[in-house]
Amino acid sequence: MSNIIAALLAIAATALLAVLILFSYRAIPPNNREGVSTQTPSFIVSEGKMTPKVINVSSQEMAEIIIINEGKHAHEIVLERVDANGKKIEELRRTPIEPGLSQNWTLRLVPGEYAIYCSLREGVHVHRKMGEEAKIIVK
Ligand SMILES: [Cu+2]
Repeated sequence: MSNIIAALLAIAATALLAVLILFSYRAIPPNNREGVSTQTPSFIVSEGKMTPKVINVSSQEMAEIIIINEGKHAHEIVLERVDANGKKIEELRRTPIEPGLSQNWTLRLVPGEYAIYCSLREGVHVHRKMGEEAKIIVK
């Protein structure tokens, strides 16, 4: 008799465990791609230079934009959504990056054009005008 009870308890425990496992899996959506980027456009900035000049990105997935400062000085990098004339619509990000370091921005971009540039200026030397500028085209 006690064997039957032990067997029933074992079956109940197994069933409970199965239910717990099932619910713990359901708590984490299997396709939780919101925080995961599958596209990683990267830009390299240095004094008077940013490369590449244009990168295409899809609006369908998160993008992880990587900016690497390979220069000898700090640069302050700005990401802006711009209109067809390159005029600012909205500033999305702004971060100073020390020499030798990089910055990652993970975000989803709506279709359109974006300017990525350095906002620093030293007297008449406007970093953006000296070439620290690139474009992201989102479709
Ligand atoms: Cu700069």
